[in-house]
Amino acid sequence: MKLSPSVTIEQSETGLEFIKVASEFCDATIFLQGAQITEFTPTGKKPLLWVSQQEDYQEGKGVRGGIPICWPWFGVSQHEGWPAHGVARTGLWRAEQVKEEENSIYISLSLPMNQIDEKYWPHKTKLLVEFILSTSLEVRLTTTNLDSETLNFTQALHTYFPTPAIEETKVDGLQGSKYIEFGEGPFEQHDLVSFARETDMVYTQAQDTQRIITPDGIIEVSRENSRSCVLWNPWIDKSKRLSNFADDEYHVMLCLEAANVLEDSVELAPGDKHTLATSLRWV
Ligand code: TA6
Repeated sequence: MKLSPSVTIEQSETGLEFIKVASEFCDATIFLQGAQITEFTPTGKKPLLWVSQQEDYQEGKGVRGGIPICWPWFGVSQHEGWPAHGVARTGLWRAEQVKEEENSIYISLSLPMNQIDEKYWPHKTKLLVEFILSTSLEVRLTTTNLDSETLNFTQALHTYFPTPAIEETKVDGLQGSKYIEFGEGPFEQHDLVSFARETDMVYTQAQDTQRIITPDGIIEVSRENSRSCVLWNPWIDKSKRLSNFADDEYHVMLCLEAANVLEDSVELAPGDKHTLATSLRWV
């Protein structure tokens, strides 16, 4: 079904509905499940997002790649048996607006609160995600507190980036910040980050922009209202334990996530709203 000249709603072979953008400046795919963008490719350039070759696009399961929306908690829940990274990424979001301008396309989706089991989140909240697609991608996740009490949540835009070789990839822009890893730290980050082992760092006080330097080019990542920056590569052993992830795929991906996690959780007073955003582009 056509929503605008460059935007249609389609269905995957596994029955998942997605918004397909095929414009003169970019191609993109956004699944209604999780409002998860899984493809963003500026015209004439390489894809800016990575998805596992082993992804099978099943209902009720986040896609291994693109930008999973982690909300209202990040990581493993302290409640036994609750899903990792919250419940927004498996909920069925509703397309709200599609606006096609000359050089950009605006797409917004909201998560109906009846998509979230009250046992996980018994609060009145509006959750809206906005995608601004041009030759770069901007993603804005806004939480509005419609409740009568202050809300506290953690969150991440869990972006998976491509690289032809993780061993030849570095991240610039985290120097001078501190990170916690595997529950240890904080440690100082003095130099560019390189990868030679499992990496699962949560940075605080990092500057708002990082650059991922890969053999295919430099990806600039900006973060807004993000007090945490998560940097992840599963490396050899964890890759073998991950679902929908080939043993050797750690070679060709990394995650750099705009987030508010651990001590950086968000406190939202009644009636207030908070927007976490990230932007990505080839430099
Ligand atoms: O953001 C890094 C991380 O928390 C890793 O520890 C790893 O668990 C990754 O997220 C993927 O989580 P997922 O639940 O999508 O497999």
